[in-house]
Amino acid sequence: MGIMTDMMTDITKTDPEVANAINEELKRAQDGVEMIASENFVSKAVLQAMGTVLTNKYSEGYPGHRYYGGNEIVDITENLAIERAKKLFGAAHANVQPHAGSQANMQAYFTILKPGDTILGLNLAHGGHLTHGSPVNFSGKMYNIVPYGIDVETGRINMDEVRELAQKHRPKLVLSGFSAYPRTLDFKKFREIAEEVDAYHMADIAHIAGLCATGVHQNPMPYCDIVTTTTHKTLRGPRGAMILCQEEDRLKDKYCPDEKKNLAQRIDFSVFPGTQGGPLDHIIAAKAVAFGEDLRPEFKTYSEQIVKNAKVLAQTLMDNGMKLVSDGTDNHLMLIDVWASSRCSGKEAELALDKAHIYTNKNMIPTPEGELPLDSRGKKVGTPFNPTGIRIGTPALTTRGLREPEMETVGKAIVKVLNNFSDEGVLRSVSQDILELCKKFPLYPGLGILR
Ligand code: DSN
Repeated sequence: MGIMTDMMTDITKTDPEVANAINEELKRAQDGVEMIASENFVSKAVLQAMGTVLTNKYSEGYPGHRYYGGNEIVDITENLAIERAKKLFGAAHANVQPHAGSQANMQAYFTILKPGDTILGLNLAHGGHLTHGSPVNFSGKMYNIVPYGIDVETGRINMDEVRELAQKHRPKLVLSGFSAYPRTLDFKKFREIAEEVDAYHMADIAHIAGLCATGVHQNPMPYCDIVTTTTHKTLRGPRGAMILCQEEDRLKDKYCPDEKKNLAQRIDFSVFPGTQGGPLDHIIAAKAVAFGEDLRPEFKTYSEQIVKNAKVLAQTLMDNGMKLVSDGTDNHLMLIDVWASSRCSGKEAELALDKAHIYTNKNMIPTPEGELPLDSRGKKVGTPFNPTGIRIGTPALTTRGLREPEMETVGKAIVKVLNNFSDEGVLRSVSQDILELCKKFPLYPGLGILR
């Protein structure tokens, strides 16, 4: 068999082990309800763009200014992604090359901060992200982190506390955004606080980008110097990220008077050559496709439905005895205090729900200080690996077509699992109910299985 023949042979023939694993993953997704708040299902068009010859190209640099030849086609796809991203958020500038959300945050920090500078960001244990200053992450190692938290009683960010901390610590960066917070953010207020202390304001909207782009949540762009986001959550694009920013540096005179480049140029420089080499051109093409979808009116309807579904799900859970952080949700996600609700740890809840084909993730939630209790396995509850909560969200199920009535069904199934988390019979029976529900909402029906 010649080399060219091999190149044109199906994966099922060349690598059945990987092909089978891909088939199994498709089946797992089809036969369960995906409630991980940061996940979604991309369209066939996005999948198609990802699986293309664009993966073969090297295109370090930016459209019109590349370090390799033959980039005139890649320029087309990258420019489409950039223009559509700018339009989605009303942004002056977009860099669509970041490989992932953590890289985008690093590239943004490297643009405006120096090691040792102070960042005011949401505490990881209260819903922040690793890159917002966790001690085990580069952000916590490189910068002086001042965390703000969630009020344990209300489950909400106290903006007066954010202001007090800003006045006291004079951060160079005020960071808004989260990984697990069920309420809206007041970006305008964050900006006012940042201005009061001559700080930059950056929003990491990875979770709510789709809601922001469609006006279902306040758009941070007018109130931020920089906005970062992943592209695969509520934006429903390929795995990856992007950075949006203003053209000029509002604080240039204070922090970098001799700097020749404007903010947009510095962001680009920080992505390449600062922290990345060749961009993933197949992923950038898929970002362009997803952003094109996001600009259509149906995407606004979809985003509105995400929130409607989340509200019904939250109400069903609360009506059936579950304690939610902040007693509800305004966005796509909610946090169940499973310890308070069912004396079940986050880890036990995630495992039990997995067995019932309901996919979620354990999550830290704000709890009063005190001695850590033990779960039914004798493990301490309240640690990052065995926290007191789980996080669930509705973006993926909404894409799949589930609406309010199904949210009630799924909510009751979750309650049944949590209240019987160690009863294998109940878990099996719920998994059968979930399978029946899934059959009514086929996932990727035309995609087929690799054979
Ligand atoms: N891992 C993502 C999430 O689940 O929120 C954030 O990076």
